[in-house]
Amino acid sequence: RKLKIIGMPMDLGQMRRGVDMGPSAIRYAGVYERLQNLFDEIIDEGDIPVGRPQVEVDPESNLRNLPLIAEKTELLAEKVDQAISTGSFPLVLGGDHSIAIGTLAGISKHYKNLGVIWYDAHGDLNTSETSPSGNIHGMPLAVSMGIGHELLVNVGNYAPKVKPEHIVLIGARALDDGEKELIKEKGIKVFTMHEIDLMGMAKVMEETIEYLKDKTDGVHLSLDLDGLDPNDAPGVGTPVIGGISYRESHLAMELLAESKLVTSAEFVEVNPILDEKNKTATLAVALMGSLLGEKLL
Ligand code: DIR
Ligand code: MN
Ligand code: MN
Ligand code: MN
Repeated sequence: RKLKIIGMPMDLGQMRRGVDMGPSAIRYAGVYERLQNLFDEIIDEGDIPVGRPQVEVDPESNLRNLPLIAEKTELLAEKVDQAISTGSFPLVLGGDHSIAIGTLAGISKHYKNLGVIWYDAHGDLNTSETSPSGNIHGMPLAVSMGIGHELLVNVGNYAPKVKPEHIVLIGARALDDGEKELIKEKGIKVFTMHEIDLMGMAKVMEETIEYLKDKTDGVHLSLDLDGLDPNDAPGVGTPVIGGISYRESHLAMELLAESKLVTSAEFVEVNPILDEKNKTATLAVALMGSLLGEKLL
């Protein structure tokens, strides 16, 4: 088993700077050391060169940093594609959640029916029409379904990357009106906090795995740290009270590890500027351990 770590230091998909330092914070929290014994080989590919481009709003669509995000996610897509082509499990470190546009563009060409687990307080299902913010980090899941600005939808030169019936949202508790409509229209499977409270995380994951296992040939985990409760993950740009706990999240990762379904992962929205002593990056690394097969005994 081989792992490739790919850093995507991009903060252009939202307004709060600092999330570009997420990959550094996660490396500082010891990602390499933590995963070392779980793989035959780990290669840290370093960071995709994003630079410090000037922030700009597209006058036509009102999208913040539209061409830049399309350009930079294209670079990420190529790196992720290469990782899979060389037989490695790609682990992408964000960066705000707009990076998922590139991650999925790199992954999905390798799978006919890619499943996606979106672990997040939000739906990330906005378009330029429904977005209340113009922030592209609120759009990557819609984009990956082929819904949104063409510059984003066509990253990787193909679309769509994922079918609505292959998506599961876990942890949702802040959805915009347009996102709710899209969920209903497309029949997307969602486990909101209500279902997590009611059924417990074990049952939620059991149903998630059952829902995806026969109809998909690979599963990508896109984990936004704001899916967790802000008490456990304070270092995020858009915290939402009442989230998934530390324990529930470890259990979710362990059950995914046991299922052997997950073929790629990304951990996003770690913002060390807003964090408390790198707590959120440290949590991200611990969850990666559970996801990738760490066991106590
Ligand atoms: C909000 C926030 N729905 C938006 N989205 C976030 O701006 O579209 N996603 N924070 O993770
Ligand atoms: Mn390829
Ligand atoms: Mn998100
Ligand atoms: Mn979120």
